[in-house]
Amino acid sequence: MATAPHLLTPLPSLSKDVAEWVESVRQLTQAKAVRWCEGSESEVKELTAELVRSGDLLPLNAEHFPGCHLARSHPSDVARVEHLTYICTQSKDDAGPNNNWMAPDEARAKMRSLFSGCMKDRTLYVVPYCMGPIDSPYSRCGVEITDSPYVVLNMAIMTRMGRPALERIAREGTFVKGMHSIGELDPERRFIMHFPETLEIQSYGSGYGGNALLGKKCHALRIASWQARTEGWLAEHMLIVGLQNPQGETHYVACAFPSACGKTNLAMLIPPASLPGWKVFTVGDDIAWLTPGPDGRLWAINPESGYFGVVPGTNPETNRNAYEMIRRDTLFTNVALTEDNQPWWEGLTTGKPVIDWQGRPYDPANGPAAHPNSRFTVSARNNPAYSPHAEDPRGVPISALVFGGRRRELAPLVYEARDWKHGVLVGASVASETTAAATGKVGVVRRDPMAMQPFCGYNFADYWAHWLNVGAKLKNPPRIYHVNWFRRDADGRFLWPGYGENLRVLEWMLRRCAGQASANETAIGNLPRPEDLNVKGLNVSDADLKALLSVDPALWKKEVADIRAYLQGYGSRLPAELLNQLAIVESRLG
Ligand code: OXD
Ligand code: MN
Repeated sequence: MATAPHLLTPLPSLSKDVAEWVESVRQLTQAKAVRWCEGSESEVKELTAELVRSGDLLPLNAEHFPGCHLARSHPSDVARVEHLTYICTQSKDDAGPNNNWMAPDEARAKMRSLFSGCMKDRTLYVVPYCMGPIDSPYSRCGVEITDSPYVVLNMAIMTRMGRPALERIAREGTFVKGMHSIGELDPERRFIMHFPETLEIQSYGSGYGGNALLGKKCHALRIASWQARTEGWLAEHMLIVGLQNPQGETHYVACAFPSACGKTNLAMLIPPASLPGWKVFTVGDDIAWLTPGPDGRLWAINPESGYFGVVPGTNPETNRNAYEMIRRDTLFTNVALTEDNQPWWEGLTTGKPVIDWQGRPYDPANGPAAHPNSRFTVSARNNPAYSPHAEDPRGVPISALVFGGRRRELAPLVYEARDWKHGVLVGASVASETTAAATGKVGVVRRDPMAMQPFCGYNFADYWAHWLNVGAKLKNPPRIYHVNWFRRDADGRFLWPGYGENLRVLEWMLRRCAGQASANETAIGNLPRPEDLNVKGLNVSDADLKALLSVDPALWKKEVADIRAYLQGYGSRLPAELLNQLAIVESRLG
């Protein structure tokens, strides 16, 4: 084996378990060199320079975007591949109807043959990482082996990566083992396998974030959701945001929305001028690990340390914090370029694209200039609204949980579950239109319980039972809500302006939590009446507000029947409580 100078670093000696496993993967992949990643700034600089030299990264306009680079992926590798993502448990029922399943032995054999010799001409990078603040008891560690330096650079932003993580692994003696190779980037030889029983991930054939940054969806959601059930906590596809009211009190809310439905925007919301005195702090924009605390409340940490966000649509009006945050030290993937080498995407009102995301001269006939799922990767520390408590090892206490989807009709702007059990039904029945974050048709309504359809590492029936159990342990459970920012009229016009104005809805929730706001009790839950929302300075007609805050019993009866059919698909493992809750809604609908 050719020796890389980095082999001489003392890192391998920190953990014998990791070193032995790395050696076994080196033998399997026949990697040309092995490089242990320290996570230092100089290492990131050096790798970046290597990728610039090889042409895999393009430096962007240094005057307007200092420290920013553009990566272009293979055109067939631009999103998560749910149809190629598997949960490999001994029993198929443990994976459940919500997951693709493969027997572990079969999956291992398949992956072994793919990984065999796949790094002959490549360096094998060892990336020890910690998900969550390095000193938090709620954090968990892993090691990703990858042959993609682009993945290493992303992991350095998205996780606490390097020496401190390896030291923690050495102390704890346990870690998630993640193997990744971009392989040949051949969609026919692409699989994302999870072995939750042995805390292993094997991903081959894709360099796209959701498939390749193993700390993110694979570890922090699929494997962690399994660990969380065993250990009594929850790993969720939720943003965490702190809302400081004009009286100076801060409350934290965690919200689960499907991919590309505005989690990053809500996590960085800018209060409208007509709601003076409010401040918003981001704790996380994609994943929350929630643990019942000794005080009977639910406490949350964000396992990530950066954002891997959707770029199109980001502008000073929709998300000024994000717009400013990505103007320095940001890794862009699949955006377009302007004449003077600035990144460009749909939704920007300034500049013009001349080169599209595939590096071709821009021609509208080829579709959008930036890929609809083009991304930024950026450190959370760049975020002007980053919460001072985001690094708190205890996490933050959660006052409200919010579920939501992208639905043209049916779901009102907001409603409140009557209690935790009803809230679990509300979460389990979330449906949303599909987006460009995953390959497949966009705009099709599908069930996406708790926004976890692509991410729950086990049978949803057991997951809902776990949610019910966690709630039963909480003396002070958060209230549970459902929101829909995406209601439209018959002509397709959005009824609600969204973005900063969403604070009005969150404000109502917080007043409800404090027992200070009233609501209209309906069959599906408690809705604000127009007068319960703060509408000062809001540009929405009375008729639209009425439509946003109404429940159509005929449509909801149909919805209840759909939800029942969906839940019954989980057979005898389905907790009876969910059908009880559904029966209550149905009887109230009359
Ligand atoms: C993401 C996703 O990238 O949900 O966060 O797809
Ligand atoms: Mn996500």
